[in-house]
Parts: sequence; C-alpha cells; structure tokens
Amino acid sequence: MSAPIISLESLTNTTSSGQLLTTAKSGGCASSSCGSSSRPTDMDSATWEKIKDHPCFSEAAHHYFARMHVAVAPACNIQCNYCNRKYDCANESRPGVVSEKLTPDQALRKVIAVANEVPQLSVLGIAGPGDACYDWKKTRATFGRVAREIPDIKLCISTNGLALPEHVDELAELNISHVTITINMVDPAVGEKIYPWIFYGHRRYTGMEAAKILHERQMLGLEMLSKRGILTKINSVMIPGVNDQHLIEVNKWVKERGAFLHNVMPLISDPAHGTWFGQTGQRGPNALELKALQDRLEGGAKLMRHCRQCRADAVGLLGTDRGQEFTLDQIPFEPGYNSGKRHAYREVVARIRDDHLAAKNQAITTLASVSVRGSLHVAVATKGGGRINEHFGHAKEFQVYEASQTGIKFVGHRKVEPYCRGGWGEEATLGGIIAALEGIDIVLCAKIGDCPQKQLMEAGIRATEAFGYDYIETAISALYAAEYGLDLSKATA
Ligand code: CLF
Ligand code: SF4
Repeated sequence: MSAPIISLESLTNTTSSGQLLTTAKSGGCASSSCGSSSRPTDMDSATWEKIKDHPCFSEAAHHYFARMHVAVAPACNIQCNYCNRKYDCANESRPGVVSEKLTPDQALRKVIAVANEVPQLSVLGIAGPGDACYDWKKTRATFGRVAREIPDIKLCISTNGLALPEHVDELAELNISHVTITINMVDPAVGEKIYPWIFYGHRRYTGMEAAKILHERQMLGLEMLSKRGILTKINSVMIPGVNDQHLIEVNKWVKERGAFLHNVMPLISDPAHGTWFGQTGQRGPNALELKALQDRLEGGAKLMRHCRQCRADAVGLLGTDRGQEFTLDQIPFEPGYNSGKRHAYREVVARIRDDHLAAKNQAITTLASVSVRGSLHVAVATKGGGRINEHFGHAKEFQVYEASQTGIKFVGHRKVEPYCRGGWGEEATLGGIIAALEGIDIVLCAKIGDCPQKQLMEAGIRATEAFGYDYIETAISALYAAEYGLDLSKATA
C-alpha cells in the first residue's frame, strides 16, 4: 500500500498564500523520537530530549513548536516597578490585559480545545498573570488535571522566585520539567530600585531588606532546581541605567548555580501602562542596545535571544498569538481530547528537522569556504518551519540573523506593524518598518512589491524574494558567499 502524503501545510491550516513548508512523504520511521540526529553535538541526549520540542528552551524548536499559557494565577507576592497589576506579568508577557482569568477546570477545557486544533502545541506554561508559585493551589490543580488528560504535554512555569523554594519538591513530583525565574539583580542595592516591596512570611518588607530576601530566595530556588535536574531559564529585564551593566554579574551568578539559559529582555515602558517606570519616564533599551549587552554576555550562561515577551494567555508559535481564537465562549463545553493532529504533525516534523539540519550543515560548510572575512545582518519574514515563507507586507516581525565565516546566528527579532492593509501598502507604516530594520543589510521574504523594495533600497536596505520558501540558512549562506565574491545572480534578483 502506498504511503499517504502528509504536509505541515495541511496540518496547520496554513493558507496557500504562504505555505509553511513543502510536503513530506510519510512512511519509513514514523516514531516521534525521529529527528534525534538534529541534536547539537555539544548536548547530551537527555537534555536534548527535554528541550527538542520546547519553543523557548530551544531556538531550533521555536520554528516548529508552540506554547500556550493559561491565566490561572492572578495573585502576586511582590511589586515590580515595571508592572501594573491590571496588566499581564511583564516578566513573561507584553503589557496588555489578560482576556480572561481561568479556573483550573476552565483551563483544562481550554488546553484540550487548543491541543485539538493547534498541532504544534508542545508546552503548557503558567506565567501569571501574577505569580504561579505564590498562587500555588490553582497552578498545581491545573497542571495535575492537564497531565492526566494529555500526558505528553510538557509543563512549564514562570515565577519571581520568592515562593519557589517551598514548592520545588512538588514541582518535581508534578513532572514540571522547565522553570523560569525572573532575576533582575544579585545586589540588593540594585534590587531596591526595581522592587518597592515584597510580601513574605505574612509580612510586608520594603527597600534593601525586601531586595535581600528576594535575592536569597531566588538563589536558593535556582540551586534546588539544579540539584533535581529541572531545567531552568533566567529571565532578566534590562533597565537602562538601573541594572543593564549589572546583568553581567547576574549572568555569572546564575551560570554558577546551574541555569540552563539566560534570557535578557528589554524593559517595556509606556506611561499608558500605569507602571512606576512608565510614569517616571524610565526608558527601555532599543534593539541595538539590547543586542550589544547580549553580545557582551556571550561566553557566560547560554543566551536565549528569541523570546517574544508573550502574554500570560498567549497561544501558538512564538511571535504569533492565537489566544483570541480560544476564549471560553468559543470553545466546546466538554471537548474530548483527540491526539490525532498533534501526533501526525510530530511525525512530519521529526523527518523535516533532519532535512533542515542537513541544509544548515551545508550552509555552514559554504560559509567556512569563503575566504574574505565579514558579517551580514539579515532580516527574515517567516511564519515557521525554518523557511522564508512570509510576504513582506504581512510580516508582524522579522527574525534577525548574523552571518560570519564561523556560522549563522539567530540574534533577535524586530516587531513591526504589517505594511499591507487590505491590499494596500501604508506609507507611514513603511517608515516605521525601515526604522525598525536599523543595522540590517538584507531583508528576505517570500514576496515584496516594487514600491517598498525601492524605498528600502533608498534607506540602504536590500530586499529580495529570490529565496522565497528556501530554508533560512541556505539563503543566508548563498547571500554571504555572493557578498564576499561569489555568484551574485540570486542576491540581486
Ligand atoms: Fe511560557 Fe515562559 Fe514556559 Fe515559554 S514563554 S512559561 S518558558 S512556555 Fe518563552 Fe514567552 Fe519569552 Fe517566556 S517566549 S515570554 S521565554
Ligand atoms: Fe507583576 Fe510579575 Fe512582578 Fe508580580 S512578579 S509584580 S505579576 S511582573
């Protein structure tokens, strides 16, 4: 019997205007453990098993897999100067009210509905909108119920760390495999500029005393998790003039205590959000300042650079949010879990990732063979699958890559307002996109009109659709080779 054809496009409902990937034939090994050769050579297989489908803990995984958050934990035990309680937790989300807070039963209903419809779903996270460890009963009840229904979903939690140590044993018992702690300082003198108060042991503390207790609890929690082999990621909010230089010290401390990843995120500060920092004019860093700090941190704790600062109720691939499709009024009252789409998707992805890895290795070989040293900054419009598969005018963000002789590195993303509105390009929006693309040499997209291409060129940014639907690394290596003396035919198309 001939094998059926399964494509990611059919599994993800991606429209024909921008296919996610080419089709891949099913057949051969269909186990979801396929793709193991995609493991980086410097990583042990146990760690790879934990991260290979976690979109936050693995940059490679974020091209294929999605997370969802359920907003079951509204209470918080500290005050951060970048947070207004009416808004999402700024640690794990961009400011914006959570559409609806959920009970554990409602959360289970939503997770099943999403799992039935979003085949990329691999991780359930609780990231507030308050603190998941402080609002522990609801967090525990939610994870317990979901794990019984969908045993293969990864469980992930985000916390400020104050109430973490007392829950580490239960986190391990619940099989919560990934924990994020937001650590903005290791010096209470810095901490008191960020945290006006904490609530701990039935008492409220302020100033240096509050920051010192928070710091000690964060370090203790991190050490306890490392001892139990639970993977940890440290989120730090970069606040210029307050903790930006200090984050170098933070990086050293968390590395010494076993953190797997360090994610430095820009402060989002706007007077309209009603936060202390927003109202007092504290600015956030721009993209180049963030990158400069991240570059200085290279060589310490491994960096995460693909965070999207998502909402506490986000759903979907990082960089897209399908949360509004799954509000309680839109989902069935008792959706039975159907694993079909998720399993079919995983089988296809397992094979495609090996193909993608081969393409990446070929790209690295190409780069290494170029004799002239240089670097290239490339912005890519993509909707996932590791391919250049988004139109310039539809892009809500561009993924940024840096190419050099030594390889191709994902270095961040730039959020933009989509240029195309109802079939027409917006002049004013294009100005904003050009500003957001500061420092970029070339834009790669699946399609671009003559007008925006010309205006980008006038601003010193080349743009091409010549590599539409290619793997990102394949295209960048060809461009790099062209830039430094080889065939220019594709790059100038
Ligand atoms: Fe959510 Fe956080 Fe788990 Fe990811 S998010 S609880 S680790 S599943 Fe990810 Fe979102 Fe960044 Fe957080 S992109 S804000 S790092
Ligand atoms: Fe807000 Fe999160 Fe800080 Fe609590 S820990 S104050 S919810 S940002």
